[in-house]
Amino acid sequence: MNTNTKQPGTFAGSIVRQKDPDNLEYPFTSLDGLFTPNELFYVRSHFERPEVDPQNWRLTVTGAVERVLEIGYDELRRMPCRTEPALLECSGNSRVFLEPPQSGIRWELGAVSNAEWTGVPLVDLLARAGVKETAVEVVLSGADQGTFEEPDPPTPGRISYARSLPLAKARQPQVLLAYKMNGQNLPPEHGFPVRAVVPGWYGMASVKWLRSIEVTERAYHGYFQTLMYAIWERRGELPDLVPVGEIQVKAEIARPVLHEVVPAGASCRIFGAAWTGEGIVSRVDLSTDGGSTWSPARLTSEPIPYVWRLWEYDWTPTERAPHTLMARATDDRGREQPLERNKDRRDAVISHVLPVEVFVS
Ligand SMILES: Nc1nc2c(c(=O)[nH]1)N[C@H]1C(S)=C(S)[C@@H](COP(=O)(O)O)O[C@H]1N2
Ligand SMILES: [Mo]
Repeated sequence: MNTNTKQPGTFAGSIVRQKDPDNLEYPFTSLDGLFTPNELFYVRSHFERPEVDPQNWRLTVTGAVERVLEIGYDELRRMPCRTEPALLECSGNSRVFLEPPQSGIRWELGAVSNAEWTGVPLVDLLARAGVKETAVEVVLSGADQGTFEEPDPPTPGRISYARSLPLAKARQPQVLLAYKMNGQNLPPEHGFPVRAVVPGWYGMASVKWLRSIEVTERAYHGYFQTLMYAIWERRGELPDLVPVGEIQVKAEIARPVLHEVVPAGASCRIFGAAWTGEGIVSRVDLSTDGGSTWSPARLTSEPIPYVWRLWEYDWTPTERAPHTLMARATDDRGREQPLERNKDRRDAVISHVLPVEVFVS
């Protein structure tokens, strides 16, 4: 049989923000369940994707440890594993909405996705190596390398993608060295053969194509946590530039979309998802009048740590006019999604309420 006669399917595909390296956005308007299919899960890559042969792959654990460790792919997969659902959100998600415009990839709503990950808890590997009492951080490095000229100053020559975690976060049992995503082997663009998954932290912490783990006795100040993915934090008088970490509470509207025309006098289902870092989304409020009045939306999925909650709201507009929709999430630690952008966050951690202007006709 000639397979060339096969008809194309109805697969909508990702939104290409950059072709090379892969920077692909999940079409958030297609949200219709808790888990994002692997083919639609957003991709954020800084350098050319490395080809890693699992048979030659070795992960090393070095630094402030009792014994240096080296482990291969088959051996890692024989260790006790866990399966954890977790959402990843790029800390640049929604950057296109910032005023004035910021440099960096111009993500709309879809640099966020949710999957189920299977792998070995990082803490188990750390325990095998024996972390010294003097240790403070764990630096995870990927096999991908490259240079940047921008932002100024450029990289010190070729560097690897690397990020650190404080030891306390690294020891949470949900932090995985994952080799499966939604039950399949990790796809190449998501870090095959093994990646870190750090639930509750912005995506930059979940290092793909993981190659080495270094336990350090002082804080790491690498490129991806100082010149990128760092925000101002104010404790008292002196603003401090700190690495981006925990995901902030946020709701996004999947439908209707910006500038959609909604019929008057008919019921319109407004729906989306909401998420937070260490906690659970406990409510989502909806405004259809630009924030003057708010009503609670219905939460339509269970509270699961590190996973988004789906929500919906029935709206029957009557007035034929422009309307501004807003969704605002609150978590069980009492953290409310901010209405305004905080400029201290520079070009990252974009978690304020995002208005969606629609027209009722
Ligand atoms: N090795 C490596 N890991 C990486 C990156 C990268 O460029 N190289 N990008 C990071 C960023 S910024 C994000 S948001 C997530 C995205 O993961 P995904 O592409 O599987 O969605 O991977 C992180 N891990
Ligand atoms: Mo990211």
